[in-house]
Amino acid sequence: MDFKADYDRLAEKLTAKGISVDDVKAKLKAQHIETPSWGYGNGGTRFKVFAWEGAARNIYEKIDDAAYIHKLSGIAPSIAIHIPWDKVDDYDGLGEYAKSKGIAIGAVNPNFFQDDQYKLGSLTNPSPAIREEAMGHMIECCEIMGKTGSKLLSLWFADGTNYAGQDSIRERKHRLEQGLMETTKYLPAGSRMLIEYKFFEPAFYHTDLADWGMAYAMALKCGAQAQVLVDTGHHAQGTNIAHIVSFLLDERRLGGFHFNARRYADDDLIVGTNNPYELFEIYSELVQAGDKADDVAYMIDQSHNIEPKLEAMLLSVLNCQTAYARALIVDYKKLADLQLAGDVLGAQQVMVDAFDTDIRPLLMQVRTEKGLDPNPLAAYRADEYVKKVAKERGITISAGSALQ
Ligand code: AFD
Ligand code: MN
Ligand code: MN
Repeated sequence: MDFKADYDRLAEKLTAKGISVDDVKAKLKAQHIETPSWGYGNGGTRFKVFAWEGAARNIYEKIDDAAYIHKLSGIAPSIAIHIPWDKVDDYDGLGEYAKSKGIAIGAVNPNFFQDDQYKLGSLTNPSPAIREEAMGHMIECCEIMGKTGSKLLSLWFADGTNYAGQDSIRERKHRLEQGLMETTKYLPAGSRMLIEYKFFEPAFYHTDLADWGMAYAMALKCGAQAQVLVDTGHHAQGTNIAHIVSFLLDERRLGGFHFNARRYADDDLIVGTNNPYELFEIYSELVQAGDKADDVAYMIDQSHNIEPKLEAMLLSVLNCQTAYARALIVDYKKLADLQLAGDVLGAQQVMVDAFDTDIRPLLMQVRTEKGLDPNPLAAYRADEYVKKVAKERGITISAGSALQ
């Protein structure tokens, strides 16, 4: 497909706006999206898991799949792991295996939501013995970070209650503070703990970490190694996520993202499918934050049921790439002038102009310069990887899937 003429025209247009095309391409080439191990195994909803032929059955196969997504996209060089789903005896060996496939082990995700003892909460549980168990799992995950060289501990708690009066919300807050502050003692040097929030589910009356403000308050109590993790599927209808992102970035407390899309709640839809403009707004705040966004971790969090695993993951990665490209070509100089002039729709149209610009030739040029197929989705559909793993792995619901 000859995209060169389109690319040249686009490059000319950007240059005329005073945008450095080389700078934009360099940033796109350096983009790093981390994929989740649990997105490669079978996952589903509480109603049903439709098992996929070829879904990864263990962490080694998940690493193979993550390496395949990185091979096609060129911007997905690490995989987040989830403990105990991805537990192994030899973490050095696991790191070596990942490295041999061109992949690094990324964030470590403890699991505080599946063991029976966490039914009434983990770090917030009324029972000191259960809180102790949860702390033991937390420390185990910090030790695993040391073995894999992971720099991120990604914390999500399903903790909450279903009825007013079930437990003391204030006491649960104190227990959580205690556990999180205790955790900082075990974090490897130079690593960070990212505190994720979610406004409901699986608890339905209150969730102990329900919004960005609660996660932010906990991070402040835990010190500089603690930041907030924004999962784009975890907000009430109509929430302005770009505003939250902008505020946290400015406070240097935005640790990272779990990217997915939602229509009603935590639907784990493919990021950028039904929320492309929202994703563009988020990336525009990241671009405008400059060096305050330098250590943000861009991670995907999805566990699909009816979408083909690998195609869904590739699409998620590519949609983040598209949003970033659109955000990089906004004429921020003109935007600032129009903002100061109070030109409401003039400023708004500067954003729309970037969003509406067909950046596909730019992405195809970037991929070509990286030695990749300019059309990763076509490359995916043309090659044999999915058929190969389907034949080798067959269909199983096994350890390592989000639901067991
Ligand atoms: C579920 C939770 C949360 C968590 C993820 C991985 O809602 O997003 O980060 O599982 O544990 O999606
Ligand atoms: Mn998440
Ligand atoms: Mn979620």
